[in-house]
Amino acid sequence: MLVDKIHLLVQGGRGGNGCESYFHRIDRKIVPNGGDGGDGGSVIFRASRNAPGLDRLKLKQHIIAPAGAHGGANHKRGACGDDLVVLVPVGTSIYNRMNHLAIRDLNQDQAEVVVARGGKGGVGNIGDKKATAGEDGEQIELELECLLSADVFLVGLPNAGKSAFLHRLTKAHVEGKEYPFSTTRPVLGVYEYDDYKQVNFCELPSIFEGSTRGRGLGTDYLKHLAHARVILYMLDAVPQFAESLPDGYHTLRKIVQEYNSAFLQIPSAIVVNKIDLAADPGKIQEEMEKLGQLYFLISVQTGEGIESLMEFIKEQVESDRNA
Ligand SMILES: Nc1nc2c(ncn2[C@@H]2O[C@H](COP(=O)(O)OP(=O)(O)OP(=O)(O)O)[C@@H](O)[C@H]2O)c(=O)[nH]1
Ligand SMILES: [Mg+2]
Repeated sequence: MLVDKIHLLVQGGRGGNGCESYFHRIDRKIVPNGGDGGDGGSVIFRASRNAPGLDRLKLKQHIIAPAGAHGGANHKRGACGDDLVVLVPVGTSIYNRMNHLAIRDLNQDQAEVVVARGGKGGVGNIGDKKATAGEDGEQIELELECLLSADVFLVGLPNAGKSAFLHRLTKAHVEGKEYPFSTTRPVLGVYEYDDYKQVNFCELPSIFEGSTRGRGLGTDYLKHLAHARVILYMLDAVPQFAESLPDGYHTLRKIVQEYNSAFLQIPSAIVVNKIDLAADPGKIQEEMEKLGQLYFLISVQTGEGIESLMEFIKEQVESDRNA
């Protein structure tokens, strides 16, 4: 399973203390000569194509930049703490967890934002100033969210066979389960063909007619469709979560449309799975024809229809990549 949302506490480094020190001159005059403390480092998030997934950051729940060094005697200024640069995947959105305000969307490679500034270093007692302590760095609780990128997204009714499909085609660690809503987070899988070519798949948690009212797992995961090249609307030949196949398809489309109507522009196809269970496949074909949309009748169990579906996907993905 993969992580697309995490919480972190980040903190800028503390400023070093200003030094209080005195030089005793031969003429017995006492001269203050304490140096300033160095500033603390800031925490910077930078988007990078090479960044590991957010799950790697999840292990470091508290990120603190290095502190500034204290000032020293004889005007010695403390060194500043280095900035701490944290690499995050391109497409990461950063929010303030307390008020849910967006801080920045890092959508470009190398884009960056300072999320917590380091504290200022304290003042040394040179020139009869009073030595002061370094300031604390800023502290903030953040929420990071990352859009998944995959070529093909599986959007479907509960129990339609999305996980079973992914398992059959890719090395994804998912298996079909007899009960609905068994997939509770997006799952990625890679399909390999012709030695070196790949298509990346992503199964999104199931949606159904109740999802827009917050039932089941909700519709939040549909945000990931922003990067889709192809959407497969997945239904089962003997629908459990819709009155009929056309009804199931209309429900899925409607939910996607309500979430973001721009997603309807993404190339798509209907996939009717479990055709091995259909009492009358001819009737299903008739029903689907009437919808006037591209459709495939398949069975993950027997393998029927999968080859032509994959031909469509490969063609679509390759032409989109070359566009
Ligand atoms: N007979 C038959 N059963 C299938 C086929 N494909 C999947 N199944 C079964 O249908 C059930 C549901 O499959 P899943 O792959 O978990 O369905 P899902 O769409 O991922 O469902 P969620 O749990 O909502 O994510 C499992 O028991 C599968 O073994 C098929 O082609 N034929
Ligand atoms: Mg599933």
